[in-house]
Amino acid sequence: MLKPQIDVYMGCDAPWEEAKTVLFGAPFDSTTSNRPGTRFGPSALRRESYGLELYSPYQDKDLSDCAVLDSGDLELPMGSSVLALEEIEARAAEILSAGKRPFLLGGEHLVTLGAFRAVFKQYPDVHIIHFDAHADLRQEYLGVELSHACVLRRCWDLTGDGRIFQFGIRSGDRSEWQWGRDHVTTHPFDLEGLEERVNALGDKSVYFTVDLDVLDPSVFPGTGTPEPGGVSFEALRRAVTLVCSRCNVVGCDVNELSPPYDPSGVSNAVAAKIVREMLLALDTSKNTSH
Ligand SMILES: [Mn+2]
Repeated sequence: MLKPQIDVYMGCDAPWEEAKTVLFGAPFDSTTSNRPGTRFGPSALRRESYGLELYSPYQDKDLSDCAVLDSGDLELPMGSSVLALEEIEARAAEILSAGKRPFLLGGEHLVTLGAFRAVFKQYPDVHIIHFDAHADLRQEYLGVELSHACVLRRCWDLTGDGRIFQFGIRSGDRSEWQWGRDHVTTHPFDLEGLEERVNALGDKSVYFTVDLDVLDPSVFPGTGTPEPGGVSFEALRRAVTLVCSRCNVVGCDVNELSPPYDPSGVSNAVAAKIVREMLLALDTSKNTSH
């Protein structure tokens, strides 16, 4: 049984038995290709959450009404992606086997693969909605297949064609884009087309992965691979609310916050606020039976 730690994301201290969504952190950045630092993401995001309110005027909801448990960070072996992914998968599987929804805080984007492996075992028909500046569809990066530059390709190894929907993508090499056209659905540059996709997915199981570098670096400089030309905070807030309130999200993650690259701390607040809006939009109310 998982128990809350003291330093939890604000308001996320529901008992294990009652929790419908369980947060956990994967402070891992061993394969980051450009600038490391996302290992500091989960703790910075939690700390900054206390600068926000529990109440969201956007949704007229309050985290104190939600049954969410923050189970803390995993202690991961830097230098071994294989072992780190096993640890992440095990935590996600423990949460899923209790009928709860795992919500992973990265860490670099590779951590998604650990949580997604567990989700895929429980929901083999799952689809993926992926927000990112980068396609992450390479077969390998500098000879490494378990890289944050390849994470959606590793998810595709499990799902096969037609079940990955990418939004905001504006970077990748030519062969990666070509491969993507044949195997996944890519909405380049922004979040256009999301509502139609959400409608089309209906009540199908969805894994939702949010690489925060989908945001423009002027909004979110605290990340390892900044890619100019991204979306606004408001566009991302609306989009995550749409996905989390309308899709059957069986697992999700928020990743690639790298606090050292934004000494103002604003990126931490951006990440913490996106997490709050996602938690509130997911069906986590104490009074519903979902
Ligand atoms: Mn990215």
